[in-house]
Amino acid sequence: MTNLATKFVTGLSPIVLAMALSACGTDKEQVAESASSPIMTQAATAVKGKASELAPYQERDFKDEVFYFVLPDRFYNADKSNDLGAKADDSKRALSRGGLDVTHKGMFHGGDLAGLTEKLPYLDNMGVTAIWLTPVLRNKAMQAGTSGYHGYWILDFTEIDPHLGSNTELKQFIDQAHQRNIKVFFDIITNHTADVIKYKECHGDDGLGWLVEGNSCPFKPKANLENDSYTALIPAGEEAVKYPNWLNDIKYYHNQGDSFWQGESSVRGDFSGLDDVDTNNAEVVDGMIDIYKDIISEFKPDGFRIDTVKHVNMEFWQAFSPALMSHAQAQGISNFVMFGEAYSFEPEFLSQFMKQGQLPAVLDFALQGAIEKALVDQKGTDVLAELFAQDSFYQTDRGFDANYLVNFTGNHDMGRIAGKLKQSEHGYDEQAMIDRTLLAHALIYFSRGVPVIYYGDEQGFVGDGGDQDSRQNMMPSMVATYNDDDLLATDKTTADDNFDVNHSFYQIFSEFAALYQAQPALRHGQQTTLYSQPTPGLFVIKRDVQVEDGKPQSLIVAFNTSEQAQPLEKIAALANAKLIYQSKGNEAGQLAGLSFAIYKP
Ligand SMILES: [Ca+2]
Ligand SMILES: [Ca+2]
Ligand SMILES: [Ca+2]
Ligand SMILES: [Ca+2]
Repeated sequence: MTNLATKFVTGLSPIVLAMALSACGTDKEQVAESASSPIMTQAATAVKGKASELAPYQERDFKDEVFYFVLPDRFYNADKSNDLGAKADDSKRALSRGGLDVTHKGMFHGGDLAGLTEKLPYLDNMGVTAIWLTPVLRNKAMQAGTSGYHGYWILDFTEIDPHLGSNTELKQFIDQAHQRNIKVFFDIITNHTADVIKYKECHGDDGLGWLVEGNSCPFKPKANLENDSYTALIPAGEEAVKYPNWLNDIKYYHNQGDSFWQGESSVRGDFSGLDDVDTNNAEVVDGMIDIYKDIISEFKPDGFRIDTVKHVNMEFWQAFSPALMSHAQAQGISNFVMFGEAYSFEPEFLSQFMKQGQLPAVLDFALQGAIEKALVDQKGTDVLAELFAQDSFYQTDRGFDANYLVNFTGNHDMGRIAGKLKQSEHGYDEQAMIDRTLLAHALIYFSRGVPVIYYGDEQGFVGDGGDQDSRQNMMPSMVATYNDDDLLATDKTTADDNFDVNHSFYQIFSEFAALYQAQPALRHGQQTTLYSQPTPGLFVIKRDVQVEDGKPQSLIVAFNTSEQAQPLEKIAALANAKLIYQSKGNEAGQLAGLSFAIYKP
């Protein structure tokens, strides 16, 4: 271990370093024995797990990745010249100009692709091996008083938003990431475009106002459309603002008004006015397939995260998924993976997009929900056992299974796990929030599935809630409601630069990454629950894998969600197990409160 070890033991939340045996080449027995002392500062060998030490990205398995999910606008502004988006004299892109207000949480803040490129070493050193960007395609800059800084309001599916940079700059970013052996994943949308189409009945004959109370257009069911439908129109001057051109024809949209998120409206309704594409139309299916084939051909990303998959009909995915997967293969991206976002906490519901929809993976909202119940709401660890007991739902006949699920603790819509702890009725103090946030992250790294760090979590970001409140700046922020937050494990605020490689979370996450990369069982192992309980306390899992030389590797990971130390004697499999890692110092035969440890049985 380099100087990392000493940083840990002096940090706010000391991590005890009985460093991963295969990473160190240290004698196994010696590591296990010395690990029984509470805090170790032993000199071990260098930390492994950086992308450059892994298999080449072209060959590397999806299950080997540590993801970092980032909103480029909120990350780092390396090019002030693009802060307003399109140039003032660029009439073709007029709707993609403006929206900058660094004091407003719902406006552009200036971050860009050049900033991401500049900060690649920061991500690399944390053990990030794959970067997932919010959508980067050209947006409508303003809708209903806020801006498209998040990227989900696309006008042009062929070029990069001018606030973020150019197509060339995106290629340069990907090239630089690939040179570090880091993968790049795009966030794509097929469900909707920006809000351009209006309804006469809601917005008047010119489409520019609101005739309806509450500023929403009630959903009109398909069965009644002959008698009761909206008259869709495009306001003057906006008839040709979308690219490719077919997207400007209102016949390719559902035009049934706003979704109320249930029944037919969930698939055919507008997402708060965003034009809902008629994904039931065969020409639209082909058009969307062509759009994203072209994106793959032009930029050669390593995969896609797909937005709002439950708001698109399943038949669409059955055509789209295989077409894109085979196109990526044909482009030489043999390990291309797509994972869908379906906001649901039910494994059976989520799994249908992998099984019927033929997507390789989905974001594991159900795991996020179980982690929140266990660590924020203080439910028993049975909630975790019950969740993992449903993993067989994800078994597909194409080789994809629960090990491909994408694990996260919070996100840009629901907010951060630290924010949820802050708002909890349990009134957690800072140390409790630190311990619980770190344990939540240990659960996403060391349970089956692929971990995602939500940008800023590694700097102790908290946030007042979800959506705009959870999209703080890494660069110095001027948003008052961000800057009044008490960040975890640091005296800094979001008004400061927060690319702090000495933040204890940054260092601990890099340690997690090193452990993850050192142990095949933690990335590929089949998971079985050994112990859970109806109250906060122990949750113990076993991960079993056949490594390449045919030898089985098994590891046991024990988590303690209680504030009190727990005796391990009831876990029979741990009787003669050797300790590989523990996040806190332990008394013999115990696991400290809000900590975890990894053992070799
Ligand atoms: Ca900029
Ligand atoms: Ca609309
Ligand atoms: Ca839809
Ligand atoms: Ca605040």
